[in-house]
Amino acid sequence: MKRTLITSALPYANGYLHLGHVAGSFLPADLYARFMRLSGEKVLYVCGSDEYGVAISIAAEKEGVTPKDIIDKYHNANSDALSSFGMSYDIYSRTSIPRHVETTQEFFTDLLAKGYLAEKEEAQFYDADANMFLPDRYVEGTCPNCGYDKARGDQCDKCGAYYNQLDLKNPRSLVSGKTPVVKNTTHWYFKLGDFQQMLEEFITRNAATWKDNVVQQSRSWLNQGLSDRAITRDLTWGVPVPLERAKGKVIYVWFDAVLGYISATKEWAAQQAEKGRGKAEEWRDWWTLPAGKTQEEAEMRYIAFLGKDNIVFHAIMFPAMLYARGNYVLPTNVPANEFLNLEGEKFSKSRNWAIDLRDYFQDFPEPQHADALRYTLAMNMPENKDSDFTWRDFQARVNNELAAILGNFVNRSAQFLHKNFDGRVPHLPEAAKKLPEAWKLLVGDIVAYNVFTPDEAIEHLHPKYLHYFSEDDVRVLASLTLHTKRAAENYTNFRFRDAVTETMNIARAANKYFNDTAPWKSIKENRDDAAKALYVCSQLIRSLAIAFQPILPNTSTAILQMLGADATHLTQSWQTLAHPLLPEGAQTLVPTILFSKVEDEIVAREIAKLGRKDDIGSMNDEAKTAPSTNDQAPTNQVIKPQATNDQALISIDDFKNIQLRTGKILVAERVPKSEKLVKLQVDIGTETRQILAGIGKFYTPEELVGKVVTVLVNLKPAKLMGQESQGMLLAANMPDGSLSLVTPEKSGVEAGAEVR
Ligand code: B3M
Ligand code: ZN
Repeated sequence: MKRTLITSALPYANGYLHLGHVAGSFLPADLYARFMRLSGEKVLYVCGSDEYGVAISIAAEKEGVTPKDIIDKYHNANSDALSSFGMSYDIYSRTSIPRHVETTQEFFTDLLAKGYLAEKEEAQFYDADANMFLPDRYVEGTCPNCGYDKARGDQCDKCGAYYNQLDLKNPRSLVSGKTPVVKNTTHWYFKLGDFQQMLEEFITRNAATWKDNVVQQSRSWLNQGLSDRAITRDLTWGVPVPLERAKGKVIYVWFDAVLGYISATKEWAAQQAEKGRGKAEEWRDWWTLPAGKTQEEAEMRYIAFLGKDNIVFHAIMFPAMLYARGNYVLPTNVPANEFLNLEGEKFSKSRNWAIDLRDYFQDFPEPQHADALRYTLAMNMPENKDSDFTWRDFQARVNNELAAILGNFVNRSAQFLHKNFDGRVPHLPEAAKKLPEAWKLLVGDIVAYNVFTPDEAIEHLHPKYLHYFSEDDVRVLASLTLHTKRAAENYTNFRFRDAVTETMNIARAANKYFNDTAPWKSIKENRDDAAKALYVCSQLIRSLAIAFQPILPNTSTAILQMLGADATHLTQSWQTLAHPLLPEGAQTLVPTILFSKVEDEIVAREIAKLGRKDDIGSMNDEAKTAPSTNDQAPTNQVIKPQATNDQALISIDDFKNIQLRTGKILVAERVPKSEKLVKLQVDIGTETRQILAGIGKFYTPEELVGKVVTVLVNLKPAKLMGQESQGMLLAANMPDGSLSLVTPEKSGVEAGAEVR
């Protein structure tokens, strides 16, 4: 029996999920799971919260509560937000359940018995002030690989290197701030080196079907040579090491977290069994191989969705663990996504540069909004490189695509059907009674023609079809067939942006069909023509509802429900989505606005929320984000005392909208053909920005390099003389009309310091 097991990386239950998490590992998995189910595959999709580890203890300390309080709070909040988002997983479990503790301990005990764990006494960083061994997250230092000075205890966020704690240079304890001492402690190590060859073969076997970034990262690990990895920690919050002599030690969170997928499956099977559906033991059907069979023979696939920072754990560690345990499935694919940025910058909770899923649903509570977000994120999915979510793009996707293409087609067809055909699928004229059969054949033939465009399909067309179909008909059915086919290929290959684009292309073709057949004219001249056009449109509405089901589940359900029992009892399968399954005379849908437009004020309101801690409604001041459009020097805007009438006064909250930071000028050059403009590369701490400043008359490029200046960092990017400017420097007017850059008064201010 063919089965596909799907997982999304388990997010730590130490904070609210933001759109970055969603685009990284939830939405792709959900799209895939929904598509596979529609295609008739047997699918199990499990997910849940990662609830152990230092990330949780740190959050608990910060909020002054217990780890249990933290995980309960965030697990519930995240699982609610995800269900509003339309996630279709079979279970959203959590790693604090007893079943998970058992599963983890079983793995530990089994691997120990098989000789894959080594007990070793080794030196570790110890904070003598705080009286504790320092877990990786509690120590910071210089990366032994790239020299980055804020590298974490076991992994460098800059270059991705993964090392043993003691290799970290200039270590500092994040608990006391002191330099830790080195002290001995006993831990259990997973002998990852034993699996070097097996993993090399595993990666090579999969290299052709896995994403390049995943293969490359895995290979670079293997090339470094795998060595023993400590899988226990001196901590209290975690799965206890199941050994008498290991009191006070827990299992390393990454060792237990990946096993969370298995315990989630067990939990799901147990819940099913309680409801009288199947047996608790059925979790094995997804994870363990039937005796004597390979994974391929057993037709068992396992797809692990995740973000790029989790690759090594899923492509190297977990496969080794599963293999060591024996007879478990290994990942068939590990489609890791890159990162999603927000309005051009990295997500950052501390700078409030983030959109939490639950905040989104506070502002956009309706089911159509979940779909709008799914669509926008899918169209911007960071599949092969980092991508960007912007509110302007969200607005454009909703207004120009969901509303103007899909919504418009459905609504105008429904209106026409109601006005002229009693809201029902029109009856076909006598001569066209065999059209539905011909339609099915045509769809099959178009697939068989193996063509790419409707034009090519028409070239191959067997003349028999011209008895039933006009050229417009053939064209739209060819579009439907070809886009559906390509959408499926893209889903299968984890290319979700393309899958969604192809799906929207069906709606585009449908709209064009409505325009080209102009039923509002034919209804007056030849009612049969109008009836056939609307017969086709009715079928297309159903096809669209199914094709969009993975992406827009709420919209899809709404349409199918409106189509009534006649439509919902029909098999909703990908294979028949292009067929005309609505019977003549069947009820269609009430005219309806599927997507309401997103107005400019909404976009402004949402953008204004970023980078500030409160929730002020509207942004009344366009100026702070208005782009400069000409060679007028942006730096000429000078802070002057304002007339003190009420209107000119701003509140402290308004000022919080203005993000100022220090920046260090790294490179300066004149902009050709401009007297005033200089082009600068300015380090603003988190990134380097290109800024065009109108100070060319007052500073030479040489003088500028190395200066620490004040930068307005949340200014909308603008083009000046054809070049992008991403921010603005502040300068004061001099009595002689020249400008003086605003620089910190004391030396020693670093790039990226907040100015307030
Ligand atoms: N919780 C890391 C993260 O949230 C981790 C993933 C676990 S997947 C088993 O990025
Ligand atoms: Zn590094």
